[in-house]
Amino acid sequence: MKLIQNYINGQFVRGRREFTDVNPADGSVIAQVTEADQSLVDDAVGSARNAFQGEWGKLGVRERAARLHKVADAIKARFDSFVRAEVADTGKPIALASRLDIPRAAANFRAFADAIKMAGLESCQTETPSGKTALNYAVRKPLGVVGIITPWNLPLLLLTWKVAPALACGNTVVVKPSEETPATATLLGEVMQEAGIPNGVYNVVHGFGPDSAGEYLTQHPDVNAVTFTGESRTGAAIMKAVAPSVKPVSFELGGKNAAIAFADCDFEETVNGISEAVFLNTGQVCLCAERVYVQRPIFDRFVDALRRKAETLRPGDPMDVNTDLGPLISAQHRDKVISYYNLARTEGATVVTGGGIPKFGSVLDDGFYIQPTIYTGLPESARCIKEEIFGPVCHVAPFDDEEQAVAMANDTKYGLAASIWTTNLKRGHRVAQSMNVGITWVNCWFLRDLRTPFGGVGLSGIGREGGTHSLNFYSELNNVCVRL
Ligand code: NAD
Ligand code: 6OD
Repeated sequence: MKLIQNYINGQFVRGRREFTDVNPADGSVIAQVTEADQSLVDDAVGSARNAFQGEWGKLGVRERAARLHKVADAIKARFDSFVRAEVADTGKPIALASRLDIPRAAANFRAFADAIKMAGLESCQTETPSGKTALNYAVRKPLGVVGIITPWNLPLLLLTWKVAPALACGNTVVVKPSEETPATATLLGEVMQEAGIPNGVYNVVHGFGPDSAGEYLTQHPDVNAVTFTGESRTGAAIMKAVAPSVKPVSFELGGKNAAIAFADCDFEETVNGISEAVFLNTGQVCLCAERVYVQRPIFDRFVDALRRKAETLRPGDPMDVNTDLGPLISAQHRDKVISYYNLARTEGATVVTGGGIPKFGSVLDDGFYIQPTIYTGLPESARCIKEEIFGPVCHVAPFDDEEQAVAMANDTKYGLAASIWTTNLKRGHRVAQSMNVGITWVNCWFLRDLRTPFGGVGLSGIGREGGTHSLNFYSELNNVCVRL
């Protein structure tokens, strides 16, 4: 049986306890994972501190950026191994891992290597009322050791989205990937060695959250900042854990995102776009639309078209290039999603399609598959409309005018993303700007430019990452004022 180990100071290190890594497509055990206890987390943080004070901390920006490009090259060179490991851990279709997850991991390193090279200094020329003059400029300094905690839905993409800017800014990191998906973070350790990243700059500790590696890392007094992607409730627990040592945090949390389709939309483009926004990665993307609002004149036609689209999506073996839908991540997560499918019925929903578990007549029946599901007819106060489900499911509701659509979309404690579908340019801008979220797409969804601010409001997070926003989080500014 394969053993996935912690990666500390350039060495693969065994812990005292182990847990299993399960393939969600058929429930088989892929590997044993060795858990980091408090003393291994101490070792990882200590090795990151030494590396920060050693060669890495002294490297100039040009050399750091060059090595991050080498990391991207090394990911590309091992593309197939990364894809296979990600597919086995998550059950996501190989076509998706090959076009999204692994290319984005390499792109993250290139984008932040280039961003740090291009970053200028903030400066201003000062004149005081009494006639003194000065030059102010702010120099960028790394924070030190950054703790990075990530979820299972886009494991390598989301991990490297934080590792790349943290290293670009000159920090060292200890990462705690999700217990469900430990493989690619570990493989990245090998890549770091090949790319000439010094030992201790990138460390991986495996385990769970409470009373395990996650909590040990966030509470650690020698960790200078914590960046986290995951559930809003976990974010709240981490906030408590970091409070005594007043660490800066960046939180990318859950969502209950709305898609709004106006009657003047390009109908086919909108059905295809919203279908992707609901069902990509079996609905396990924080940006997925679980609430769809459609203007009344096209409501019935839209619901029927979305149903037909959902019914053409092929669930199946994630290694088959024709598979559209993989399983959910775990039996436990499927139980949660099924409990919402049942709740929707008790709350009065009409099931347009789905609502159950598909049957394959093969080993896939031991996997954690679920049908793509569409509901209508729920009141906006229903729990299924208010709570994040994180599965291949949406509720479609009609609206009459722009004002009502905006009010319905904004009636949530979350505020991550929205998509607006219309051919009226002015309306597109107007509605997009009135969304109470961090990211709004018009006539598209999950179209990314890594320089743009990314994050959420309310329960969806604290802070923004992306481009200079990431550079600002992963560095401290020291303003120098020189009297002229
Ligand atoms: P999760 O919060 O359960 O776990 C995320 C990570 O936190 C895991 O590594 C886990 O081990 C760790 N963890 C759990 N409890 C902890 C604790 N007390 N202290 C320290 N670490 C702890 O989330 P998940 O189920 O892995 O991921 C799904 C969630 O993530 C969804 O809510 C989704 O919306 C959200 N998400 C948000 C974004 C975003 O960019 N906003 C991106 C992806 C996923
Ligand atoms: O594209 C990104 O940078 C990003 N952080 C995506 C998050 C997706 C959530 O599941």
